[in-house]
Amino acid sequence: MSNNGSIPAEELFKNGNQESLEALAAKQKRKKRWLVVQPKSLTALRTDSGHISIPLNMMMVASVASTMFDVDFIDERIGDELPADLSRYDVLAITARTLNVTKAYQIGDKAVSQGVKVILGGVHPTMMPEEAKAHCTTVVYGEIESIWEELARDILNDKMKPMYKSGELKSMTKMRQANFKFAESSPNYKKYSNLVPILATKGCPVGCSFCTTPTIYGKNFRMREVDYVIEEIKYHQNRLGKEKVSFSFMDDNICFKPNFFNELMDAMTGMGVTWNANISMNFLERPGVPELASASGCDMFSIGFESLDPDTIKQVHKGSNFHAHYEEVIKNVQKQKIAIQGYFMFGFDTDKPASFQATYDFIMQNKIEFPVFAITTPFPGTPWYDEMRPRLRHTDWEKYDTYHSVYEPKILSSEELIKNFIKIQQEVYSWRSIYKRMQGKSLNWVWFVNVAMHFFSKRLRPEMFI
Ligand code: B12
Ligand code: SF4
Repeated sequence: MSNNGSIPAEELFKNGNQESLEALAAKQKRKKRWLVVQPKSLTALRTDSGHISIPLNMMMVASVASTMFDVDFIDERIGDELPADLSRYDVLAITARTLNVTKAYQIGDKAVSQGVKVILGGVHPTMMPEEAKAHCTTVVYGEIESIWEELARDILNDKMKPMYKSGELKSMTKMRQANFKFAESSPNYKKYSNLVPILATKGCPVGCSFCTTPTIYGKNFRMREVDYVIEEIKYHQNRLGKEKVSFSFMDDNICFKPNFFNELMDAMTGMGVTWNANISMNFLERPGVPELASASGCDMFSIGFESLDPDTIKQVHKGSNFHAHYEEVIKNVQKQKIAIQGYFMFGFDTDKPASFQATYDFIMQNKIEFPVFAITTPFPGTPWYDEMRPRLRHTDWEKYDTYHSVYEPKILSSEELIKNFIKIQQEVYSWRSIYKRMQGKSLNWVWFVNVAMHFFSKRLRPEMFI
């Protein structure tokens, strides 16, 4: 495989249509020009500040598109500026999650008015295609890889359809890596976090009602070939000129095929890298998993505890969390010097003021290294959204960022929710609590995150969450 990160078209899209696509491309008078855009959310609180992760979604879109077209890349979150005149591009490809879709629509409207073809993709347009259609020429449902041949052919023929949705998901086994030259080309590249995004699997069969993954990808779980993941790790080691690269797996939940997980861990052992990934609590109960992960360089697992109330866990269909085993599992992970990024959500109908104290106690007793808090947010397209719909205060999408209270919970008032939501963050990240949780642990980036979170939490005020 080439180590320059490019994705050879013949590798990515090997099937009967390949020749005609290339022949079509060869007939073009000039290569069409794409601008791929990652918009900045209008209400960035924590989500788009600090060290921003390199957007693998747009890197994949740019890499796939560059097999046929000339591609420029702009990430507004790091300060890249959109040109006022977009008419020199044939296609503007914009990604949007719910929190930045309002900005994505503004950019889409502007480009359409300048005669540019606009493609909107990503989680939000996938969930709300009818809404998105008003701000673009074309909506893409789900991942670009699965609809690429049809979309590319239609662009080459100047016959784009309003919507592309693949009947089936493309196999991931031979999925190549994204070309990071697109991120590197930005003058603001240094604003990206040092953690390199990488992908080994896609999908998650758990099926939590607040998550978009089951709606978009069903209960599918797809994997790349381990060799491809390893080649990608080497590509980044070459690109960055060092062995000790830190990776962040973008996988929804990396652990669903134990044999694959074991094979990947074995192959990564000895490469000198560090990594973190989302993982399920019940998988960590398997003997040997933390040991294997640690040997291959894992320094953090991100775990969705969500709520410590078993009734809430049942209500949101999170079948992967068994409260009774938490302490033992956490101890086993920490024994291997793997930190835990614990996700906790507040604002469920079952939450009471006492839920905050119970969560604080749990975090302190178990010395959770990197607690992250979110206000429950019903994202459109999820079963949770349908349930909450009659109670939503508004659909100002930029406030659907897990830091705004968008509906009134049953027991807590919004004021109580926000007051306690701020309080728990300030308490967990007070110097005293940081010291208690982090004492004796390796002085790595997780320590520095705690310091950053201390200053972040001190700035929180109730009016920021409304
Ligand atoms: C890893 C991850 C993160 C990482 C990295 C985020 C990043 N910079 O990309 C971290 C931990 C930092 C993070 C943070 C957040 N995340 Co997050 N995250 C994910 C996760 C698990 C995977 C994303 C990923 O990179 N996948 C791999 C890439 C290659 O796939 P992809 O993103 O799906 O992109 C493909 C397609 O969507 C499509 N596509 C995308 N854009 C476009 C554009 C065009 C034009 C086309 C044609 C196609 C196309 O093609 C792409 C390539 O295959 C997703 C779940 C999911 N499966 O989407 C949640 C998810 C995106 N996160 C979510 C949330 C809520 C957040 C936070 C708000 C959480 C918080 N409170 O901090 C922040 C917001 C950050 C931000 N500014 O967007 C929600 C968003 C819901 C929504 N409706 O918007 C998701 C969907 C999870 C969920 N609850 O359902 N996240
Ligand atoms: S376990 Fe995580 S990725 Fe899987 S459905 Fe639940 S929230 Fe989504």
